Amino acid sequence: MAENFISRGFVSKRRVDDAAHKERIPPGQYETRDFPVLSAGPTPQTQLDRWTFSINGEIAEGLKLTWNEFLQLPSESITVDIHCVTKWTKLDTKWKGVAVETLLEKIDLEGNAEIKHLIAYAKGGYTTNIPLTDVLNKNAWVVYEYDGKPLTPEHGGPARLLVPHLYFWKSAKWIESFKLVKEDRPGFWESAGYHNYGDPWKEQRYAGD
Ligand SMILES: Nc1nc2c(c(=O)[nH]1)N[C@H]1C(S)=C(S)[C@@H](COP(=O)(O)O)O[C@H]1N2
Ligand SMILES: [Mo]
Repeated sequence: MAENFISRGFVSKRRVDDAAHKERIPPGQYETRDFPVLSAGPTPQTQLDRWTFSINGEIAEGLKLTWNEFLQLPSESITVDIHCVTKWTKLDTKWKGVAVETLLEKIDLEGNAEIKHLIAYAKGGYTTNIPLTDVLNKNAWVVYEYDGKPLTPEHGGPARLLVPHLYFWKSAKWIESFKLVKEDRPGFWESAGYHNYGDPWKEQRYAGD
């Protein structure tokens, strides 16, 4: 009797875990344990003493940080699931970086209430657009470590954007600047027929989805 009870409890707990795991894979995605590299162009190499990150756009005063200034900002360690539009999902990826919110605190956003969009600019010309409200509540980071090590160039090092709640093309590698603008403007993939917003849970892969 007791034995039966215990083994039944064990089986049902396992089933719950499997279901919880499956629930983390958005529709049309499959789980991978690799970390695929997807880049539309060559991988740029950047010397840290020449690296800068800027915030500019339709704002009175922007900012420009050196690598050392960037590293002095409060950082966070985060574990998140990432979803590429080519259908792979990778669970529990571990990063360290600065919340976009922390970076934007340095800008007078209240004095610029009409700013509604952030356009991420990467070295090499890649761009992607994100609504400002999507990056304000600890939903996005500029990360410089992956799995406890400096971010490698093929994955966007020295630093990349990480916006895990949207398809991974929004997470611009080799980030150089944010442009804050009033009117939305599609970035690299958004201009090429991909969805303007890209919510993996709504399967917003292409324009019109
Ligand atoms: N600068 C830049 N960022 C980019 C891309 C790119 O081509 N250039 N590709 C995007 C796409 S489509 C994906 S899926 C992810 C891939 O990141 P990974 O190569 O680290 O897996 O980066 C995104 N960020
Ligand atoms: Mo992608």
